[in-house]
Amino acid sequence: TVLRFAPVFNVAVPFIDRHLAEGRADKVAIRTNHGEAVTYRELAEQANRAGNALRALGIGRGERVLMMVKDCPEFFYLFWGAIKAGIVPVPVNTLLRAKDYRFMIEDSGCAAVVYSPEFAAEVEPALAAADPAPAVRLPVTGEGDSLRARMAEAGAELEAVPASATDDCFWLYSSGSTGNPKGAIHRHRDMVVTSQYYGVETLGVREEDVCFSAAKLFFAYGLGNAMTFPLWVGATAVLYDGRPTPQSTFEMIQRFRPTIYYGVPTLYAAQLAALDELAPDLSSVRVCVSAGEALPPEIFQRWKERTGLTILDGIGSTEALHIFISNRIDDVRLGTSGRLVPGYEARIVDEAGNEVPPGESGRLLIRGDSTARAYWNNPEKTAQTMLEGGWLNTGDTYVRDEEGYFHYCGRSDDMMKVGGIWCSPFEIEARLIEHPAVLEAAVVGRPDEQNLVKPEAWIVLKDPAQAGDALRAELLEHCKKGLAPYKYPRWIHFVDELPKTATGKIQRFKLRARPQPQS
Ligand code: 3UK
Repeated sequence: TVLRFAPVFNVAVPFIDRHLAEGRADKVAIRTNHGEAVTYRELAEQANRAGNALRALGIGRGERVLMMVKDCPEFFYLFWGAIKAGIVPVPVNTLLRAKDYRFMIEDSGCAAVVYSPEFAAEVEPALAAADPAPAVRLPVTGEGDSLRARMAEAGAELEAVPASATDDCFWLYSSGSTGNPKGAIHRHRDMVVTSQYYGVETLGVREEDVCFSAAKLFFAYGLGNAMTFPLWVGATAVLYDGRPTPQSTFEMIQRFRPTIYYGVPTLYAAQLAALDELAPDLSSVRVCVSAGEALPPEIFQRWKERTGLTILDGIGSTEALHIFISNRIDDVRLGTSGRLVPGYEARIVDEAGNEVPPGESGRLLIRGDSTARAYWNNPEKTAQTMLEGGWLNTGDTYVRDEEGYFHYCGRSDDMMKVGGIWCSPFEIEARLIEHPAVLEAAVVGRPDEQNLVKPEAWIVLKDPAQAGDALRAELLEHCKKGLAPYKYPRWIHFVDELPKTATGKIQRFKLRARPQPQS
């Protein structure tokens, strides 16, 4: 299909309002683990109320609303209500800490922060410290002022603000190699492009589907999986607002009987281990999807043996919005990311930017109509990533074989993916160095027994005599306290010195290549 957009186009109309005109008003759009069932009619009305509430708070066209919101119906209301009112929603990772939120508040210059009360302990100190800070700060629910209270007072009708397919629509923060996240600016057309080309034409999402994603809505991956794909075809999304564990995801699958299940490799590995004890009924699922990091072939095979289900691995990114190279139900090539999704082109280039022949590795560039226009407030990173002619530099090294399958070779820089989420070595090192016993630290990604990457720390102590399990435990605690929960190092090695270049830059590739010491 070639997608065409009307000159006046607000993307909230095809994703939300269209379903009322097409007779789906009474169909359930969202189910939750609290037993809520939201119809398409209620979804449209609540989105209107949310948009009106933001307007009544004085938030103007093009202004940003930062969302630290768990997976719940209000996420949909706020996101779509903002877009319909011409306001730019910015969903952010809800696992972050106050210092991360402070950066995003200041960087985005947002006009409002809306947060699930569960995250108040990290969001409120960030608001108190931020400069500039937004005037509007609202918990989603609560005793006093809240988004829900404002929505109850707002009107239920809202005319979509006239926009165009290439106008700015929403942002997603993506982590960078310096550790500072970058706001990727997405346009109105982008969610249509991913939903149609990957959702419908590659994965085969259809109206009868029930979609459940263990990956949360604040990731571009989860946002597509459990919000835009089901809404594009008039299907049903299932939301879980807790921590995804093997137990909780199996429970959700048994209770809500989804037809499509989306996970990340780390979780599939944990679920496989849990299958030794549990025997969940997964019979509703027709296909599983994996993204975020490469899916080890062993996990694919063991999952197939234990459940009979196929996991489709595909690579996507925040900047591309969703998956652009993927395996398909009738076309799986194990150990590869699959082939191009329709609507996307790829080039694999060498250092000089020249295309390399099939079978040779190089940096993957992709082009398609869902890629972010730019990073907010960051012309340098924009120039490095959003290249001339509409090409997006993925930062990944790939080989394309003669048949068009793409083989993943690793990141072109030192960033690592842990449980599908970006993890900057610099940030973990910085936290380690805050500890009084630590002189220097270097963090690299190391595959564990499941072949999934986890942070590994190499540490030079001020006093080498302090090395030992007691200090190791203390450093772990120190990291868990100051970092998002998935970022603590799984191994800590004490060494006399770190490998460095003449200019003093740590050579992480040398550490990655080192065998692991015994302790
Ligand atoms: C890596 C993969 C190998 C790769 C994402 C699906 O992960 C997503 O977005 P992020 O911005 O990270 C992008 C980077 O992650 N990666 C993702 N998937 C794979 N590497 N095999 C894979 N299957 O380095 C890429 O550049 O967090 C995934 C949909 C939307 C997304 N945003």
